Amino acid sequence: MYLCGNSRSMRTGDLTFITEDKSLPDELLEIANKVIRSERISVNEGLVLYRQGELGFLGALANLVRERKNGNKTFFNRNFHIEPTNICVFSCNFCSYSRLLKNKEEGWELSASEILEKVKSYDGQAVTEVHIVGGVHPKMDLYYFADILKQIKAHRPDLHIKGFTAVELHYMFRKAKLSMEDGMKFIHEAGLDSLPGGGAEIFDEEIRNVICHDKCSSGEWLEIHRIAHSLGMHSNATMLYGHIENYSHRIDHMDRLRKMQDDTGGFNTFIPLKFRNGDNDMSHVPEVSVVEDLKNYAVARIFLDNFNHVKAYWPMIGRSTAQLSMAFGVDDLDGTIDDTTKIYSMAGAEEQNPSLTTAQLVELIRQGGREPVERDTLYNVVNDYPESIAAL
Ligand code: V47
Ligand code: SF4
Repeated sequence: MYLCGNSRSMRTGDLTFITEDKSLPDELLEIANKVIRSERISVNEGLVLYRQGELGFLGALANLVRERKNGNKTFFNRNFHIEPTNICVFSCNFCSYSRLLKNKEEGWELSASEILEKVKSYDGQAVTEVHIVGGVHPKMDLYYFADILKQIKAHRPDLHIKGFTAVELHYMFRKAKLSMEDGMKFIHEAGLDSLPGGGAEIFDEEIRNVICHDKCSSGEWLEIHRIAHSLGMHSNATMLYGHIENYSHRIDHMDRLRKMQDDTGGFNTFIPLKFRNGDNDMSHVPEVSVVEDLKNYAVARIFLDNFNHVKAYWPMIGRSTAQLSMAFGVDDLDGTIDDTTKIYSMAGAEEQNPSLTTAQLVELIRQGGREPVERDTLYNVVNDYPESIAAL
């Protein structure tokens, strides 16, 4: 197994310790040489990486790609989430969070004024982004949310609103009897700046049918993002992995994203989301190992050559694995969060009250041997933290 991490040889792109290794199978050597020459790898080669690539080998290649794109930087932001409701009309088997409308004890529904109060509670704080995502509530419609977005923008115009998965938007547009184009224009004009990556799950239709049969299709998810990009909005893309899918489903998922990114260039970052099995209808499916998580980050980094960023979402994966992932292609750890999301704690993640100060994020990144950079949603630098400067 090779050493991985940000060694000097990898930073200078010198991977002769791989290419001169006589024990490396020819297929892997060919892929390594392609990556070193900055050539795109094929779907089949992606599969070979998953099936035959040792963790150290994958880490070294992923690190090369990561450092070519982002040097030694690791990004984070100051953000908070608002989850307007956990009531959901859909029934994804992996979801530990949603409740039916009739479940009054465990369901929550925030009113417009409660949502605005949450935004106002950050007045005077240097947050740059609010992430608004929740269940798909039958009564919280497009007009309800458009009105809330306008109020947030009126109160704090500089706060970037990243909100609503393609699943939520698709449902809202259909209910409002608007085409996807008209719906997207409407909500964008109301104040929605960009889209989070949720709802993608796994695009393969057969697997999707088993784990989340009743929400928007893969084609519809991709179409919503394509339309957002055509309006100049950016978005993220996720992949739910480590459940009943296999490696070819993962590569197929990333291939569909890579093709769309070639066309639009509108994706900011790719976020692998590890299936967590706490308290849901797939609790019998064991969770994958940390080694598998790191391997997955690395293959994603190598395969998605047209994505600038790969994010480890620390509330889902835990801060220790997030720190390790920076040696396997990851250059973004998401943000401060401020204990404002329940999706992963309800699914059994280690981080039961996810919250990190900027000082803690800076330290986490520095301890992993990287340079912390605070970004905004679109990766403009807000603050960097040279060695001598403590976190603000
Ligand atoms: O679509 C739900 C996932 C997603 C589970 O864009 C689960 O910056 C694992 O997309 N195990 C919503 N995953 C969250 C999301 C997200 C999170 C952070 C940042 C961004 C971004 C997007 O959460 C859902 C689904 O894929 N999810 N339940 C579970 N048990
Ligand atoms: Fe609803 Fe989203 Fe949970 Fe699916 S993952 S049941 S769409 S809240």
